[in-house]
Amino acid sequence: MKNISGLLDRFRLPEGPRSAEPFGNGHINSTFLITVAGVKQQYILQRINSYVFIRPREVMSNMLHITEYLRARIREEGGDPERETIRLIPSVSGEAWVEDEEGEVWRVMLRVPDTVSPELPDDLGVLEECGRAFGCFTRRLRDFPAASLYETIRAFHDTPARLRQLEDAASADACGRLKDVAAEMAFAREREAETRVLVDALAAGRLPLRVAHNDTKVNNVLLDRTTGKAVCVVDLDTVMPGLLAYDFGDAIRVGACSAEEDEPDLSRVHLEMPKFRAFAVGFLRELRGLLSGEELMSLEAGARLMTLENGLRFLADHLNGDKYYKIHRPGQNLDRARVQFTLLREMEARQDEMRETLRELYTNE
Ligand code: GN1
Ligand code: MG
Repeated sequence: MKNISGLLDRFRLPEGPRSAEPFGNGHINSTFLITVAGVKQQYILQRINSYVFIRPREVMSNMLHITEYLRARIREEGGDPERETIRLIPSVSGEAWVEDEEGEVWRVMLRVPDTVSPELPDDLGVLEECGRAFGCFTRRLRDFPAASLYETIRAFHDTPARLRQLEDAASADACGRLKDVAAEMAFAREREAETRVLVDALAAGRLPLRVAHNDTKVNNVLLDRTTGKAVCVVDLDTVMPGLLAYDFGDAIRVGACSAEEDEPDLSRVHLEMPKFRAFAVGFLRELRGLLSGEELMSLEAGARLMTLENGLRFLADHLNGDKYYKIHRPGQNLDRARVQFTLLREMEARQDEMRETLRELYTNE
């Protein structure tokens, strides 16, 4: 393994023997929990995946600007800026990151004490808190100049482009896997027109460009270990200009699904409307008065499109030979894609119900 201790020496950390253990379930970056003997505060060390983030300096620049802005808003609201957003630990030379001898970028953050991150919550109160956390994130950033942020991954939630990338992967068929995924390819192609719904609405000026988190899996929320209340939103690597529908949709894709993202038994994969509702309650409460009718209804499209898009991406990565997402067993990306497509079918059948719920909550709350 990498010389972690040498890396840690390059950050302004307390003196003392340090230990590192792998941490979290992210598919992209490598993450370690750092403990310093005799020090209560723990730290998170992370290597930014350079295959995914080809300009890591842009990632860090966005992160610095966003967290600084958030700290000011949190202070105004009487919150605790050290707990409610991420604090980067500078390097010895005062930078926000260090580069190792292979050119890989590493950063260190404070671990927010006494928090847990939910993986697949069944508790509706937890989902409501996750909704509140992401809604609050959008609300606090509503006046931030979204267009000043770097697009750390170009066309990240451009669903038509994601379908084209899948077609490219299918044409190349680098691993000879295409023959086994005919049904999945057909499923994806049948939805070509649908992929354009959000990008078209944005281009036509019908939806506002906002600061979007863009990766709102519920495990990117930290909850207070004792009270269960949402404390902080983490994983700011994909914070970019985007749509509210991306954030709502991606959270629903994970939070309102009955099964793990890679569940091999598809009979266990369902859309759970009580979970959809609970997340929406928390989310919309934070955004009261800020949404047009069109933006509110776009959240339902977001749920479907983010589910479709992740399916397209997992399937493309399966065809490309699992280069983007970490896998822990063969076929895992295909299972991930199939879960998305199964969930999407249920969402399509329950479109009206989702829209009705959103309408009801936004008017009644
Ligand atoms: C990746 O890093 P992680 O696991 O939070 C991915 C998301 C996907 C998600 C699927 C930068 O997120 O876009 O929705 O996996 N992040 C990036 O689980 O591609
Ligand atoms: Mg992420």
